[in-house]
Amino acid sequence: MVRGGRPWISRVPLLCCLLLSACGGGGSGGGEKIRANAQEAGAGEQSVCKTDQTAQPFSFDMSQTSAKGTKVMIESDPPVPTKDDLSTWTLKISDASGAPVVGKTVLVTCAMSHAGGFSHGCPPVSVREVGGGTYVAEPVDFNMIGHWSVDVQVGGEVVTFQLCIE
Ligand SMILES: [Cu+2]
Repeated sequence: MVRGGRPWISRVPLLCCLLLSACGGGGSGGGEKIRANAQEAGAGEQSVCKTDQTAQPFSFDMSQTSAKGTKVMIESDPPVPTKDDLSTWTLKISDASGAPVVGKTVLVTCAMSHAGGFSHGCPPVSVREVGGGTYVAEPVDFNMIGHWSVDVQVGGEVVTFQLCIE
């Protein structure tokens, strides 16, 4: 299980540092505030994406394929984006025969749905073609934690990814 594990592990040292500094930092109200923030961050980590059964975990070369066979592979930097990361996605796009898709207009859009029918997108993503079926999309900015539906439009086709951001 890649999902969830890596961000948690990477944050443990930070959490420990915050708690240590809270304890040893002179004992004023500031320390208590830092400790409370650290606990909040930890609680969010445990709940948001672990309960999201429909999201595809981030992984190297994660991909989806449209009904007509257009395949989009994503290499994300950072590999597991979190809220407000301005990630760079390298998209490798091929057609049903496996040939690289060149010269297409590629658009990346994302949407989050909330209870009550409200939905919203993320900031605009610019996409440039670098050749050989490779396109670079940036910045990919998920500005809320939770479930995102990401459409990669390739010419007239749409390849959709269901993702969860913490
Ligand atoms: Cu939202």
